Amino acid sequence: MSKFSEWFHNILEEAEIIDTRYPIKGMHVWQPQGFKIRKHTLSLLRELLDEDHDEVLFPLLIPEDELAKEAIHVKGFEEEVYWITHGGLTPLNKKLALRPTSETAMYPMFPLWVRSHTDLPMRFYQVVNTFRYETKHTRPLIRVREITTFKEAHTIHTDSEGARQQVERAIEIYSSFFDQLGIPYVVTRRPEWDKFPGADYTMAFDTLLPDGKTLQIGTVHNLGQTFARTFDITYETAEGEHEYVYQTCYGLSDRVIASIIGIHGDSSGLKLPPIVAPYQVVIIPVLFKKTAQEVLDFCKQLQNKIKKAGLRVHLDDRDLRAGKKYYEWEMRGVPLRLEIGPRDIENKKMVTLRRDTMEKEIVDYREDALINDLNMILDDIARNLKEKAWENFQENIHPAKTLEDAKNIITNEKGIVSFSWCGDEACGIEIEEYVTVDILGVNEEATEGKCINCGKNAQHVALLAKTY
Ligand code: PR8
Repeated sequence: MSKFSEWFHNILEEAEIIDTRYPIKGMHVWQPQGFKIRKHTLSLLRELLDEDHDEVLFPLLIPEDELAKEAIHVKGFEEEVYWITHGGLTPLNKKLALRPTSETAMYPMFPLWVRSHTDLPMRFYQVVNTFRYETKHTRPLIRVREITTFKEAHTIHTDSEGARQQVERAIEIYSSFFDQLGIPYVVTRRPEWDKFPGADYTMAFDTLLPDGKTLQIGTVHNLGQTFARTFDITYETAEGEHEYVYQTCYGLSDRVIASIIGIHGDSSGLKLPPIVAPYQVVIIPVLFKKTAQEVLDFCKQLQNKIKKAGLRVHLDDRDLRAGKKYYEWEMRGVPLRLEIGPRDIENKKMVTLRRDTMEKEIVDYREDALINDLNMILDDIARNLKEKAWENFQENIHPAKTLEDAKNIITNEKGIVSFSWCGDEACGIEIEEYVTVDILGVNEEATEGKCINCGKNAQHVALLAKTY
């Protein structure tokens, strides 16, 4: 187990994010702390999607014949599908699949919903659990067999331009989502051999975990008319003709939480961005026998005031050593700690500790400006976490001039290699075989230079990396 894997497993357990002891491989239990982070992450995404998507909820089970209808799609998933074969003791006439994703659950319904060009575009999303019998090594939140927070969007358009624009829009939405979580990413167009089964093309977000491996944290697929033809999804044009629709779909998973934990955390534990922290502020009263009641009363009032302003705040008045409390809240990643003792109350001061920098400060307790002061610190914590994460991400993107170079970087350094590529599939596969890692995809057009492998004119700047 790498140092990072060990850290990651330990922190999931110690911070009570998820319990990995559930007796099915790749399926885990969300514990209260983890569930709260999950909830806040979801509400951030819902806020973004609700602007122009409608939330829906489709059944978990997909009939075998529907799943099998789209040949390329089913081929891509056939080794990963869990099947239900019995209802009680009775064998089912038709096997039922646990959704590995919901195209084949949703798209048989779309012909019933889509009528006229005036109905389009339609944009739906759902947040569900999906099941994939992953054969690669499973890891909590990163490669699971039950994805418990599958956020999938599906859109329908009259023309290919509409679908193309929706792909761009989805990239914007996901970028904004990751930006608010301070997660750095690169967006690439996946190579042909690595696109979503059934898609015309796939755009993917990758981030970098501290062990130097990239993690695909989101994908946006342009489905063209492939599924429309299979499921006969048509609309009536203004001229009264029937045409097939164009579709896109995009999704995120539990990996978002894995990135929040893995990217921001340090040896003392989690460092949560305020936007998803279960508690954004924790108040620790400094208690001495004589003044205990007075300090507690003050802290309770303070807690109410902060709570009323809409911040998530906790007063830790347990009868424990302060050091033990500090350790615990640092490990759990609470962004801001306030320590308040009798002298502070007297002098109108408070002690603040920022989890991102671990800087302790004695600041003025400004009764009237308190909420504003706290919000400023929380905003600065979010900004700083994001900045640090991006700095580290960018430092770990290395350009390579030759194949040798690329291989050396992958072997001796961490991170992502950028290189010039002709874009040819056979050439790409040769590169992957030589370097022994995956090409993530291409992220910009090349204006000059030669392909790192075949020497032909380069068409793209491409990226490769060790991946999860
Ligand atoms: C779709 N259909 O399904 P996608 N554990 C954790 N996260 C995972 C796993 C896993 N085993 N497998 C994939 N992911 C499309 C789009 C509806 C929505 C994550 O796309 O198969 C990856 O981050 O690419 C991936 O980007 C995302 O789920 C969507 O899965």
